[in-house]
Amino acid sequence: MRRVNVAVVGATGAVGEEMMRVLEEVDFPVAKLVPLASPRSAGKEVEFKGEKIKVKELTESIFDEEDIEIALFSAGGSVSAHYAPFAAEAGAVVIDNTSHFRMDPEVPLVVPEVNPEDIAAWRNKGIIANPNCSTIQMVQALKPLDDIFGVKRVDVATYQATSGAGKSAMEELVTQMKDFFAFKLDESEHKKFPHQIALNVIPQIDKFMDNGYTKEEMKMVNETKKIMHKNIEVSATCVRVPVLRGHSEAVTVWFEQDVNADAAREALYNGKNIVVVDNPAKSEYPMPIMVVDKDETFVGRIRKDLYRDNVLHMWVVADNLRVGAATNAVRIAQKWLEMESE
Ligand code: NAP
Ligand code: 3JN
Repeated sequence: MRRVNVAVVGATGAVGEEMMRVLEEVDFPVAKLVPLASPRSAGKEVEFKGEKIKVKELTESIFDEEDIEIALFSAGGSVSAHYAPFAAEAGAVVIDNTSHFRMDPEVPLVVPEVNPEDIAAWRNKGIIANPNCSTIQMVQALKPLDDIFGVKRVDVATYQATSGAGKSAMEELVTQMKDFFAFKLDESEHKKFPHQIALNVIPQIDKFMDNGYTKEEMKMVNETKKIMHKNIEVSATCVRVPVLRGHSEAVTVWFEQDVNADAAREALYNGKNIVVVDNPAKSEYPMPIMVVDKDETFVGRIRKDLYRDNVLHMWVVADNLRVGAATNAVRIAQKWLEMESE
């Protein structure tokens, strides 16, 4: 496969760093890697394939100057809004991790295990959007079930790790835990979250909207429909928990037809990049600590509803920085390259 020049925008961030790790691990055919960030980090060094590479400042002309063919963006929505069109104009395909373009009807929103064919629409604007982390792991688990039983409605509660809110949010949890052991938690600051996150659970991720749901919850609602090309009813409650890495989800799925837990387990077992861990007798089920640095989505606690034959419950866990961001973006890049090389 031909080698391509790849830019990572937000290379010093939690997602950007993971992007470079995944590119290296999958041996992505990188001719030249160009790490980009704000002027604050320009000149710092990042490591890629054993080499130290200097971070460059993100500018409007950098994609043209560096002859970039793939630009992986994860520096926030306003950065993508401004700079992604310059990358596309310079001939690169943009794979954007922010929410900015996700609901644009001209921009494909892709989870390669679910709707890889949508990548073809990249030519509309030169941009492919990567969904929100909580949506990605959920639709990966829904897809094999939808193929057999037909998903009608999903009720989900998330348990989201602090890394979803970036590096400084992880630090906020660690600092508060240290302060707790130093008996000074009451003096500890919270900037990234609306309340103390250490030893707490916060039922709010992002801002509230007029309908009583948060922006994060509405992302799950709208993105699921777009990716699955289906008017699935989704109701989400997104919750921040004091975990550093790994999002968990309690998912209740309503099907068009009756469902059988063994058949559902079998379908998930055969699902792409899904690992079933479901042995209650041995207390075996997915947990955030077992998914760190993994590229699969883990599913367990698969059981039928006590009252309705067409309803199933399950527990879905994945590394939010990998499956929920970097790995999905790199898998899109791999598919794009495959399609473009045909
Ligand atoms: P982070 O750890 O805070 O890192 C932010 C990155 O963006 C840093 O590299 C930062 O560079 C860079 N940046 C910030 N402002 C910039 C600017 N004006 N110009 C150029 N670079 C700039 O955050 P993160 O967790 O990596 O998340 C970054 C973004 O990715 C989020 O805002 C979100 O849109 C997206 N994201 C998506 C998912 C998902 O669910 N798919 C998950 C998490 C995040 P400096 O070092 O120069 O500050
Ligand atoms: O908080 C989480 O666990 C996931 C957060 C994702 C996120 C954080 C800041 C801005 C996003 C996103 O990917 O939806 C955005 C954004 O781009 O809107």
